[in-house]
Amino acid sequence: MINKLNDMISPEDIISRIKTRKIGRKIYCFNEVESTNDEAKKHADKVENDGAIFIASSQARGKGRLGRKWVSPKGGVYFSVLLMPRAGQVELSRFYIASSVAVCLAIEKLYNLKAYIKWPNDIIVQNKKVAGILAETSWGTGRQVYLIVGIGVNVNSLTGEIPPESISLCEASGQFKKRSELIAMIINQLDEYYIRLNENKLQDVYKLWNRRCYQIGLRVEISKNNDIMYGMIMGVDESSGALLIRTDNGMIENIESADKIKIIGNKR
Ligand code: BT5
Repeated sequence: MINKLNDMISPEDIISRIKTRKIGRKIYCFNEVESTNDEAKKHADKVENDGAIFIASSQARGKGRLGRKWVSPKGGVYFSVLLMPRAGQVELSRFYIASSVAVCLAIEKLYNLKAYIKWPNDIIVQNKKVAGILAETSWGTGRQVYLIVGIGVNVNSLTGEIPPESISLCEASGQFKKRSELIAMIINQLDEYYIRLNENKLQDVYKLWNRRCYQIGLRVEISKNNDIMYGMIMGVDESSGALLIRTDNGMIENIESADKIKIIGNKR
Protein backbone atom coordinates (compact mmCIF):
# COMPACT_ATOMS: atom_id res chain seq x y z
CA MET A 1 0.00 0.00 0.00
CA ILE A 2 1.50 3.33 -1.10
CA ASN A 3 1.56 6.11 1.42
CA LYS A 4 3.40 9.35 1.78
CA LEU A 5 6.17 7.81 3.89
CA ASN A 6 7.10 4.75 1.82
CA ASP A 7 6.84 6.22 -1.69
CA MET A 8 10.46 6.40 -2.87
CA ILE A 9 11.46 7.78 -6.26
CA SER A 10 14.30 5.88 -7.94
CA PRO A 11 15.87 6.25 -11.40
CA GLU A 12 15.33 2.49 -12.02
CA ASP A 13 11.61 2.78 -11.31
CA ILE A 14 11.27 5.71 -13.70
CA ILE A 15 13.40 4.09 -16.42
CA SER A 16 11.17 0.99 -16.28
CA ARG A 17 8.15 3.21 -17.03
CA ILE A 18 9.45 5.45 -19.81
CA LYS A 19 9.82 4.90 -23.53
CA THR A 20 11.38 8.15 -24.62
CA ARG A 21 13.85 9.06 -27.34
CA LYS A 22 15.53 11.96 -25.62
CA ILE A 23 14.11 13.06 -22.30
CA GLY A 24 15.20 10.97 -19.33
CA ARG A 25 18.18 9.27 -20.97
CA LYS A 26 19.95 10.31 -17.77
CA ILE A 27 18.13 10.60 -14.47
CA TYR A 28 19.56 12.25 -11.36
CA CYS A 29 17.56 11.69 -8.14
CA PHE A 30 18.13 13.65 -4.95
CA ASN A 31 16.64 13.56 -1.50
CA GLU A 32 16.57 17.32 -1.07
CA VAL A 33 18.09 20.11 -3.16
CA GLU A 34 17.67 23.88 -3.09
CA SER A 35 16.02 23.86 -6.52
CA THR A 36 16.03 21.19 -9.24
CA ASN A 37 16.27 23.98 -11.87
CA ASP A 38 19.52 25.13 -10.24
CA GLU A 39 20.75 21.53 -10.06
CA ALA A 40 20.11 21.15 -13.80
CA LYS A 41 21.98 24.40 -14.44
CA LYS A 42 25.09 22.95 -12.72
CA HIS A 43 25.10 20.12 -15.28
CA ALA A 44 24.39 22.26 -18.34
CA ASP A 45 28.00 22.45 -19.52
CA LYS A 46 28.07 18.76 -20.57
CA VAL A 47 26.47 17.97 -23.91
CA GLU A 48 25.74 14.42 -22.76
CA ASN A 49 23.27 15.89 -20.26
CA ASP A 50 20.99 17.02 -23.09
CA GLY A 51 17.64 15.50 -22.09
CA ALA A 52 18.69 14.68 -18.51
CA ILE A 53 16.18 15.03 -15.70
CA PHE A 54 16.81 16.11 -12.13
CA ILE A 55 14.30 14.96 -9.53
CA ALA A 56 14.10 15.81 -5.83
CA SER A 57 11.87 14.56 -3.03
CA SER A 58 11.77 18.06 -1.58
CA GLN A 59 13.29 21.49 -2.27
CA ALA A 60 14.63 23.92 0.29
CA ARG A 61 14.32 26.93 -2.04
CA GLY A 62 11.91 25.91 -4.79
CA LYS A 63 11.54 28.76 -7.30
CA GLY A 64 8.49 30.20 -9.00
CA ARG A 65 8.57 32.90 -11.69
CA LEU A 66 9.70 36.47 -11.05
CA GLY A 67 11.49 35.59 -7.81
CA ARG A 68 8.44 33.95 -6.25
CA LYS A 69 8.70 30.81 -4.10
CA TRP A 70 7.47 27.30 -4.83
CA VAL A 71 6.60 25.54 -1.58
CA SER A 72 8.10 22.04 -1.93
CA PRO A 73 7.44 19.67 0.98
CA LYS A 74 8.11 15.90 0.82
CA GLY A 75 5.31 14.11 -1.01
CA GLY A 76 5.32 16.39 -4.03
CA VAL A 77 6.95 15.97 -7.41
CA TYR A 78 9.76 18.39 -8.29
CA PHE A 79 11.79 17.84 -11.40
CA SER A 80 13.61 19.69 -14.14
CA VAL A 81 14.35 18.69 -17.70
CA LEU A 82 17.60 19.99 -19.21
CA LEU A 83 17.44 20.54 -22.96
CA MET A 84 19.93 21.85 -25.46
CA PRO A 85 17.73 22.77 -28.38
CA ARG A 86 18.88 24.05 -31.72
CA ALA A 87 19.20 27.84 -31.80
CA GLY A 88 15.86 29.34 -32.76
CA GLN A 89 13.91 26.60 -30.95
CA VAL A 90 13.91 28.21 -27.53
CA GLU A 91 10.70 30.21 -27.51
CA LEU A 92 9.71 29.78 -23.88
CA SER A 93 5.98 30.16 -24.51
CA ARG A 94 5.97 26.98 -26.63
CA PHE A 95 7.70 25.01 -23.89
CA TYR A 96 5.18 26.32 -21.36
CA ILE A 97 2.32 25.23 -23.61
CA ALA A 98 3.75 21.77 -24.35
CA SER A 99 4.63 21.04 -20.74
CA SER A 100 1.30 22.35 -19.39
CA VAL A 101 -0.60 20.03 -21.71
CA ALA A 102 1.70 17.11 -20.80
CA VAL A 103 1.03 17.68 -17.08
CA CYS A 104 -2.75 17.97 -17.62
CA LEU A 105 -2.94 14.77 -19.69
CA ALA A 106 -0.97 12.84 -17.07
CA ILE A 107 -3.23 14.09 -14.25
CA GLU A 108 -6.38 13.30 -16.21
CA LYS A 109 -5.20 9.80 -17.14
CA LEU A 110 -3.81 8.78 -13.77
CA TYR A 111 -6.40 10.39 -11.48
CA ASN A 112 -9.43 10.81 -13.70
CA LEU A 113 -9.60 14.49 -12.70
CA LYS A 114 -10.24 17.39 -15.05
CA ALA A 115 -7.22 19.70 -15.24
CA TYR A 116 -7.17 23.28 -16.58
CA ILE A 117 -4.35 25.59 -17.64
CA LYS A 118 -4.04 29.17 -16.51
CA TRP A 119 -1.80 30.99 -18.98
CA PRO A 120 1.14 30.90 -18.91
CA ASN A 121 2.15 28.25 -16.38
CA ASP A 122 -0.42 27.20 -13.77
CA ILE A 123 -2.28 23.91 -13.68
CA ILE A 124 -5.63 24.08 -11.94
CA VAL A 125 -7.74 21.27 -10.47
CA GLN A 126 -11.03 21.95 -8.68
CA ASN A 127 -10.37 25.71 -9.08
CA LYS A 128 -7.08 25.52 -7.15
CA LYS A 129 -3.46 25.47 -8.25
CA VAL A 130 -2.07 21.94 -8.27
CA ALA A 131 1.10 22.44 -10.34
CA GLY A 132 3.38 25.12 -11.73
CA ILE A 133 6.04 25.27 -14.41
CA LEU A 134 9.18 27.39 -14.52
CA ALA A 135 11.05 27.48 -17.84
CA GLU A 136 14.44 29.17 -17.91
CA THR A 137 16.94 29.63 -20.68
CA SER A 138 20.62 30.57 -20.73
CA TRP A 139 23.92 30.14 -22.57
CA GLY A 140 26.24 27.29 -21.62
CA THR A 141 29.91 27.02 -22.46
CA GLY A 142 30.64 27.07 -26.20
CA ARG A 143 27.61 29.34 -26.73
CA GLN A 144 25.25 26.37 -26.58
CA VAL A 145 21.75 27.53 -25.65
CA TYR A 146 20.18 25.48 -22.92
CA LEU A 147 16.73 25.40 -21.57
CA ILE A 148 15.43 24.10 -18.26
CA VAL A 149 11.80 23.18 -17.77
CA GLY A 150 11.02 22.77 -14.07
CA ILE A 151 7.77 21.15 -13.05
CA GLY A 152 6.32 21.09 -9.54
CA VAL A 153 3.17 19.09 -8.75
CA ASN A 154 1.43 18.73 -5.41
CA VAL A 155 0.96 14.98 -5.41
CA ASN A 156 0.73 13.49 -1.92
CA SER A 157 1.13 16.74 0.03
CA LEU A 158 -1.54 17.46 2.62
CA THR A 159 -3.48 20.55 3.73
CA GLY A 160 -1.27 22.80 5.78
CA GLU A 161 1.89 21.76 3.92
CA ILE A 162 1.10 23.78 0.78
CA PRO A 163 -0.38 27.30 0.42
CA PRO A 164 -4.11 27.63 1.26
CA GLU A 165 -5.10 28.56 -2.31
CA SER A 166 -3.56 25.33 -3.65
CA ILE A 167 -4.56 21.66 -3.73
CA SER A 168 -2.79 18.31 -4.07
CA LEU A 169 -3.82 15.43 -6.31
CA CYS A 170 -4.23 13.28 -3.22
CA GLU A 171 -6.67 15.79 -1.69
CA ALA A 172 -8.55 16.24 -4.97
CA SER A 173 -8.90 12.52 -5.73
CA GLY A 174 -8.70 10.88 -2.32
CA GLN A 175 -5.94 8.62 -3.71
CA PHE A 176 -2.25 8.18 -2.94
CA LYS A 177 -0.33 7.29 -6.10
CA LYS A 178 3.30 6.49 -6.74
CA ARG A 179 5.02 9.72 -7.76
CA SER A 180 7.20 7.83 -10.26
CA GLU A 181 4.07 6.93 -12.23
CA LEU A 182 3.14 10.58 -12.65
CA ILE A 183 6.70 11.66 -13.45
CA ALA A 184 7.04 8.92 -16.09
CA MET A 185 3.73 9.84 -17.74
CA ILE A 186 4.71 13.50 -17.95
CA ILE A 187 8.13 12.64 -19.36
CA ASN A 188 6.71 10.27 -21.99
CA GLN A 189 4.32 12.97 -23.17
CA LEU A 190 6.93 15.74 -23.05
CA ASP A 191 9.35 13.67 -25.11
CA GLU A 192 6.76 13.31 -27.86
CA TYR A 193 5.94 17.02 -27.76
CA TYR A 194 9.61 17.97 -27.83
CA ILE A 195 10.02 16.11 -31.11
CA ARG A 196 6.92 17.85 -32.50
CA LEU A 197 8.21 21.20 -31.26
CA ASN A 198 11.43 20.74 -33.18
CA GLU A 199 9.43 19.88 -36.29
CA ASN A 200 7.06 22.82 -35.77
CA LYS A 201 4.12 20.46 -35.47
CA LEU A 202 2.49 21.57 -32.24
CA GLN A 203 -0.93 22.37 -33.74
CA ASP A 204 -2.67 19.42 -32.02
CA VAL A 205 -1.08 20.44 -28.73
CA TYR A 206 -2.44 23.99 -29.11
CA LYS A 207 -5.90 22.49 -29.62
CA LEU A 208 -5.55 20.43 -26.43
CA TRP A 209 -4.38 23.59 -24.62
CA ASN A 210 -7.42 25.56 -25.77
CA ARG A 211 -9.81 22.89 -24.48
CA ARG A 212 -8.24 23.27 -21.05
CA CYS A 213 -7.81 27.06 -20.94
CA TYR A 214 -9.03 28.19 -17.52
CA GLN A 215 -9.22 31.86 -18.46
CA ILE A 216 -11.18 31.58 -21.70
CA GLY A 217 -13.76 34.40 -21.88
CA LEU A 218 -12.20 36.33 -19.00
CA ARG A 219 -11.70 40.08 -19.23
CA VAL A 220 -8.10 41.24 -18.99
CA GLU A 221 -5.93 44.31 -18.91
CA ILE A 222 -2.85 43.98 -21.14
CA SER A 223 0.29 46.09 -20.97
CA LYS A 224 2.06 45.93 -24.30
CA ASN A 225 4.85 48.24 -25.49
CA ASN A 226 3.85 50.79 -22.82
CA ASP A 227 0.19 50.73 -23.98
CA ILE A 228 -2.71 49.48 -21.90
CA MET A 229 -5.51 47.58 -23.65
CA TYR A 230 -8.62 45.81 -22.44
CA GLY A 231 -10.07 42.68 -23.94
CA MET A 232 -11.12 39.07 -23.58
CA ILE A 233 -8.98 35.92 -23.64
CA MET A 234 -9.79 33.70 -26.62
CA GLY A 235 -7.17 30.93 -26.20
CA VAL A 236 -3.96 30.32 -28.12
CA ASP A 237 -3.54 30.63 -31.86
CA GLU A 238 -3.71 27.09 -33.24
CA SER A 239 -0.85 27.66 -35.64
CA SER A 240 1.59 29.87 -33.70
CA GLY A 241 0.75 29.22 -30.04
CA ALA A 242 0.50 32.97 -29.22
CA LEU A 243 -2.20 33.93 -26.72
CA LEU A 244 -5.08 35.66 -28.49
CA ILE A 245 -7.01 38.56 -26.99
CA ARG A 246 -10.02 40.25 -28.57
CA THR A 247 -9.63 43.90 -27.54
CA ASP A 248 -12.58 46.18 -26.76
CA ASN A 249 -12.24 47.80 -30.17
CA GLY A 250 -12.59 44.41 -31.87
CA MET A 251 -8.92 43.87 -32.79
CA ILE A 252 -7.23 40.51 -32.20
CA GLU A 253 -3.92 40.93 -30.37
CA ASN A 254 -1.17 38.28 -30.06
CA ILE A 255 0.36 38.21 -26.61
CA GLU A 256 3.88 36.96 -25.91
CA SER A 257 4.92 35.86 -22.44
CA ALA A 258 6.91 39.11 -22.01
CA ASP A 259 3.70 41.16 -22.08
CA LYS A 260 1.83 41.69 -18.83
CA ILE A 261 -1.71 40.49 -18.51
CA LYS A 262 -3.98 41.07 -15.53
CA ILE A 263 -7.35 39.40 -15.07
CA ILE A 264 -9.98 42.03 -14.21
CA GLY A 265 -13.19 40.08 -14.65
CA ASN A 266 -13.94 36.71 -13.14
CA LYS A 267 -16.46 34.32 -14.60
CA ARG A 268 -15.98 31.57 -12.03
C1 BT5 B 1 5.23 28.69 -10.68
O1 BT5 B 1 5.60 30.00 -10.45
O2 BT5 B 1 4.12 28.24 -10.55
C2 BT5 B 1 6.39 27.80 -11.09
C3 BT5 B 1 6.66 26.70 -10.12
C4 BT5 B 1 7.75 25.79 -10.62
C5 BT5 B 1 8.20 24.85 -9.55
C6 BT5 B 1 9.19 23.84 -10.08
S1 BT5 B 1 9.53 22.58 -8.95
C7 BT5 B 1 10.82 22.00 -9.91
C8 BT5 B 1 11.54 23.22 -10.44
N1 BT5 B 1 12.52 23.69 -9.50
C9 BT5 B 1 12.24 24.91 -9.02
O3 BT5 B 1 12.93 25.55 -8.19
N2 BT5 B 1 11.08 25.36 -9.57
C10 BT5 B 1 10.54 24.38 -10.52
P1 BT5 B 1 4.58 31.20 -10.24
O4 BT5 B 1 3.59 31.26 -11.36
O5 BT5 B 1 5.45 32.37 -10.03
O6 BT5 B 1 3.78 30.81 -8.95
C11 BT5 B 1 4.33 30.96 -7.68
C12 BT5 B 1 3.15 31.17 -6.71
O7 BT5 B 1 2.41 29.93 -6.60
C13 BT5 B 1 3.57 31.53 -5.32
O8 BT5 B 1 3.74 32.92 -5.20
C14 BT5 B 1 2.41 31.00 -4.48
O9 BT5 B 1 1.33 31.90 -4.53
C15 BT5 B 1 1.96 29.77 -5.25
N3 BT5 B 1 2.56 28.53 -4.73
C16 BT5 B 1 3.74 28.35 -4.10
N4 BT5 B 1 3.95 27.07 -3.81
C17 BT5 B 1 2.86 26.40 -4.26
C18 BT5 B 1 2.47 25.04 -4.26
N5 BT5 B 1 3.22 24.07 -3.75
N6 BT5 B 1 1.26 24.74 -4.81
C19 BT5 B 1 0.47 25.68 -5.36
N7 BT5 B 1 0.78 26.99 -5.37
C20 BT5 B 1 1.97 27.34 -4.84
